[in-house]
Amino acid sequence: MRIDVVTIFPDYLAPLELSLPGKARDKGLLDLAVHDLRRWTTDRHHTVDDTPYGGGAGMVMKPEPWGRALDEVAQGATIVFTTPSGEPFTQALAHELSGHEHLVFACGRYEGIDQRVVEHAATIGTVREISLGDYVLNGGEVAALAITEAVVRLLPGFMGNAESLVEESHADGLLEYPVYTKPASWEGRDVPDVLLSGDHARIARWRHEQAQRRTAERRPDLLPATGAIGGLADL
Ligand code: 6GU
Repeated sequence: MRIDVVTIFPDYLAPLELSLPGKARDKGLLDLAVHDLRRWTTDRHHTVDDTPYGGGAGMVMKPEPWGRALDEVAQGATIVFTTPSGEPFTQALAHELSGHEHLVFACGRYEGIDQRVVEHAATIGTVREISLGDYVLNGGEVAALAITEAVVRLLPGFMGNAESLVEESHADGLLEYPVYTKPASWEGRDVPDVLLSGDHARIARWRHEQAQRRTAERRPDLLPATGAIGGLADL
């Protein structure tokens, strides 16, 4: 997979060189480049923003630098605009994006990017507008980081242990069950007996119940609307 990130704060993306995506690069699964949008400005002050037509607060990112940047790095790519007005990022979307050959992240700052850039991008690639969640960040850089990390760890050959992908939170639509390691007793707190029993069927049943309970308490929106599976009272 190839990933390009275009941003006015390339240093913000430095963590991509580390740990998880770094490991994917070392394994040859990922070819990653971060670009400074100002490289595609032509004026002395490297201007990337201007006041909004129609008035209002804040600044809007100018179309010309974005147009030139995307023409150079995003031909045929899936172009991801990170914006709080995009579709919510989910594990399902991470899986979908992990199957794409070339992702380009266009990180917006200020009040957003001139809408004509999104329309232009749709003529050179496939556009997705994606939000990290229902809260406001100063720019799309953190979203590009988060999406990259979620996508890259799904690339075939990235994970050593395939089971850890199957069992983690959201893989089966439930939050993950609580986990424990040695010692069996710590500061007067014991690991649940069932986990020491060696009875794998009982352990699997307990973990599924715990996952259901957690999801009902913290994320009831993830459970089916009707009582088909049952709520807290059934556990
Ligand atoms: Cl992708 N960008 C910004 N600026 N704020 C956000 C976001 C993105 N997702 C949630 N909040």
